[in-house]
Amino acid sequence: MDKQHRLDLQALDAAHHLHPFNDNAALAKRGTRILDRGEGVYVWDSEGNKLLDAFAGLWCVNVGYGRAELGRVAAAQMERLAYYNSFFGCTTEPTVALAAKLAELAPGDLNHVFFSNSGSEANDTILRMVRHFWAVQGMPQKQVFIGRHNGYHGSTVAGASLGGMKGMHAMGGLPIPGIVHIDQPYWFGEGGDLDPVAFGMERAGQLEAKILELGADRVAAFIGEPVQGAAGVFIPPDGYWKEIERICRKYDVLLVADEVITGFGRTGPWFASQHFGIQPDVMTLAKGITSGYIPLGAVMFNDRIAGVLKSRGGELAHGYTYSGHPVCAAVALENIRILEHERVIERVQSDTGPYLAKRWMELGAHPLVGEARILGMVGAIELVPSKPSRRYFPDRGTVGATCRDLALANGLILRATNDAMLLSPPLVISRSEIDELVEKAWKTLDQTATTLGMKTAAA
Ligand code: PXG
Repeated sequence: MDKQHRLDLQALDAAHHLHPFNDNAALAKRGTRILDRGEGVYVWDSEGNKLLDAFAGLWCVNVGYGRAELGRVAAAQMERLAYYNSFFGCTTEPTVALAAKLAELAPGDLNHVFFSNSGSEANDTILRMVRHFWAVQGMPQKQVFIGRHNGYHGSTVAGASLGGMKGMHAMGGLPIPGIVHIDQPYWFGEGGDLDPVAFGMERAGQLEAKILELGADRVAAFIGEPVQGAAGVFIPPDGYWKEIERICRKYDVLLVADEVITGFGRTGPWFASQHFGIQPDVMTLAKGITSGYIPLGAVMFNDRIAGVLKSRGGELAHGYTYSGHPVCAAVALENIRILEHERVIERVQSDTGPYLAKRWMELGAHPLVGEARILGMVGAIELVPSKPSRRYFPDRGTVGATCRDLALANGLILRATNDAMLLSPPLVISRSEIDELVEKAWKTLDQTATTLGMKTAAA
């Protein structure tokens, strides 16, 4: 793309496009980065820079960029039947096939699917369906959802309310009534002197305390991300999720696993619930379901919930124009076929995942890194002013932003949340690309340390 064309696009973007999760005035001044094409784990921007995308877009491009197969099935489905709805007693073949495939893949008796266009809409669906599930059984008061501070469940009214991001609550008067939050199992930041397992049990115990405070007859469900993503890749301590599951069962509170990021192989197995050995009643899916090639979200319900909704739910007063869109379903099916055919999940579990973990954990030795953590192919490093303390930099977020910008200049896309650098590459990343990623990350850490006047081995 020639320079003038890029400048024209940036000017039009600044004039007409409001960007999500951005200070739009500052962005307009700086000029947006225009991405132009992608192949495998790489994307190219309009200035011709080749960037290793260690964040898979936004945690989603699991099969990597440039998969012509996905484009071909989308085109074929558009030509055959571009759209039909699932409302008036109708469906389409790819929609049915995808529902059956998801029921096969999802653990246990999560056998029933409701389709949305995004993870946020899927969580809105869960809020309404779960409340309805209790109401039609004569328990209309059992409707409170318990989420977690700093959880992320989307940006719609219910999604952002279920999430626990303070900045999001501040915009638009959230959370809505009937949603409360407990503390997150974030040991590095909040664990104090407790060992991780004891800390995890303490945080899980907050769920029981909250249920008892509200009364179990008022609590409909608990929702959490198996590994918190947007908050900064917080991998909960061992035992946390089993304890959460135990508490949910004890009080008949439904367990909702939001697997929007963790689904489709991100943490190793197909779903992170399998890694943690828990059986959710409801599961949220999006992102990796189509590797981000086309928007799609889904809710998986277990037999118990679907049974009640079908036998006593009456007409479900809920749905989206594009629920079960045939083109999105066809792309999702092809994406899953690629994951299976190329044994991507097996490779993440037995080969590239352990290799990435080994190499990523080496970054923990860098003077700037207070902790490196990873599960499957999702990880983080926490940048700290001094080791081995778990204290933050005084001006939180500045060092992370510097590091992110330096990474970009080195041809590496890493995400910064506060001063944690996040990792979530396409699952098809090879060993040599992993080496490149870690070498670029190490070099970037050295440069970041230099800007802080810190001495490093290389400096
Ligand atoms: N649940 C989880 C766990 C997510 O990560 C959503 C729901 C919402 O999905 P949709 O498709 O409506 O965006 C998400 C999305 C970030 C960031 O800053 C993360 C997401 C979205 C936007 C920004 O890491 N995750």
